[in-house]
Amino acid sequence: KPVILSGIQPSGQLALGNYVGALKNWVELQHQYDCVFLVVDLHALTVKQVPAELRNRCLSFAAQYIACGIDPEASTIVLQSHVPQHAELAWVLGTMTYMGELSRMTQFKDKSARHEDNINSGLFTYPVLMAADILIYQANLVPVGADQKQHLELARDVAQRFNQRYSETFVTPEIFVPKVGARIMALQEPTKKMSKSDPNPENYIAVLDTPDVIRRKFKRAVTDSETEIRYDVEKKPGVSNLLTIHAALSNQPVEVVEASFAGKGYGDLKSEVADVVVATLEPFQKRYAEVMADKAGLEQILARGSEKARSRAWKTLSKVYKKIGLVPAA
Ligand code: AQP
Repeated sequence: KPVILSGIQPSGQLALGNYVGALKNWVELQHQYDCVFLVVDLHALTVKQVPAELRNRCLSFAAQYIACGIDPEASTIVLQSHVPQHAELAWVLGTMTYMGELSRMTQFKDKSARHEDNINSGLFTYPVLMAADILIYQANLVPVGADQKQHLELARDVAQRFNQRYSETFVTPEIFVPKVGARIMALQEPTKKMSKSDPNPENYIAVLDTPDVIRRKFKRAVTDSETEIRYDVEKKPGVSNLLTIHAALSNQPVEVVEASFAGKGYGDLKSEVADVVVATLEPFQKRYAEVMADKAGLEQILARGSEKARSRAWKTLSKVYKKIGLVPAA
């Protein structure tokens, strides 16, 4: 089976944008591919974390993957830090990634503007670790939201550079971006993307938000001063975002959802979108409670995942070390 690799940082609260852009597609693709899904805890260190919270969040995110539909029997679920080869390969790839390439990354520019007091070198080399995550499993496909496209292109470039310099070693991964919902926008500021660590929780819907909170957040979502429900990202970003969320979760084309609101008002749109979101998330929340109630079971899933992942990762890393001229450890 071809290989899928993807991951999410355990920062903030897993949000609807992450579900629609990434997780939902992992669930849909998981049985056609050999999948490795990471909780990228090392990546999360690029912004300040409270240790005890980070520890809980790592387990919580893994549990949310399962709650949202990842089958731990079929897919490998791994905490990134449990597989040391990610960081080791990142070092090697970092020696073949140029400062100029990393300086062009828009996520670095955005994040360093938001965290002016902590522009650390890990934030700068973040895409190199991401490239290592992907290349170490020889992934064919990487299902992510649109914001990760630039990082994925870099991973492809680095893979090809290595292959050209040392001979064919890495698979060049393809990106998979969903047709609907590749970029869910913030509810209060619909011209910027929804982010799970947005300081304003009104901007995102957390996968674990209660139905009441979800309905309230949609009720307060920013729209515009017109009354017509029309999909027009430029002129009506708020309304278009609500239509997109509905379409992504009800698995319909945006035009069909748009047509279903002909003659209706913004109040109807907001309450119907809230209904669709609640109907999607409520079963996840029930399942989440069950998964979290069995901590030992969850830890076992992660132990199994990392054991499997480590041997796969070592296979690639030892090949890399050999090709670049390092002496194999006796
Ligand atoms: N708004 C979004 N719409 C669609 N997809 C999205 N993703 C993130 N936001 C949206 C996708 O979710 C995955 C999460 O990746 P990440 O945690 O590594 O980092 P991120 O892209 O920086 O996500 P956030 O939510 O903005 O996190 P914070 O606020 O912690 O930095 C990726 O596949 C991403 O494309």
